[in-house]
Amino acid sequence: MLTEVDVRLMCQAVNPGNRSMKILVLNGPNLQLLGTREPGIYGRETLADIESRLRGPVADGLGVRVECRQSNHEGELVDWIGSSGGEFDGLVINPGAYTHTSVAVRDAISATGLPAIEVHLSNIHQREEFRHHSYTAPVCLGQICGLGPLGYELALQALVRYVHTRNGK
Ligand code: CA2
Repeated sequence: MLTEVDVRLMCQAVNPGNRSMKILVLNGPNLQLLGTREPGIYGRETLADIESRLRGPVADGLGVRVECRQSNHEGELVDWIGSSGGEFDGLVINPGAYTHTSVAVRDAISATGLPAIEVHLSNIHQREEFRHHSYTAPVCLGQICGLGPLGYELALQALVRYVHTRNGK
C-alpha cells in the first residue's frame, strides 16, 4: 500500500515543479578552493561538483529543491541566512572558518528559526584546538563532520526527514 509520502514523491517525479520543500545550502570562506588545493584534508572534488550533485540527483531522490550559494564575506552570509525564512524550509551550512569566530552567523541562524544542520568536510575535532569549538553548532539541529562531501548529502537527507516529521507527513 502506498503512503502519502510515496504518492507525493511519485507526483514530484512526474512534475518536478510540484516540489514544495526548498533547502538552502550555504558554504563559507575559501570553500570555493575545494578540489584545487590541500586535497589531503579536503579531497579532490570541487565545490561545483558537490553542488551539482546536491541540486541534481540528491534533490531528485529526496523530492525537494536545493539552492546552493558560497561567499567569502560574513555579512553576505548573514544577509542570506536572514532572508531565508520566507523562501526556504531549512538550511545546510558549512560556515568554514566563521564556525570558530562568528557570533553574527550564529545569531542569524538562530533568528531565522529554520532548522539547520552544520557540515564540515574535515573532522574538526581531530585538527587544531581552535577548530574544536563551534559558535554555530549549538543553534543547529546537529553537526556532521569528517565525512567529506557525503556529509552534505546526509545533512540534506536528515533535514528533509526532520521537516516532513515536524509537518506531520
Ligand atoms: O572542514 C571543513 O569543512 C571546514 O569548515 C573548512 C574550513 C575550516 O576553516 C574549518 O575549520 C573546517 C576551511 C575551508 C577552506 O577550504 C579550503 C579548501 C581547499 C583548499 C584550501 C582551503
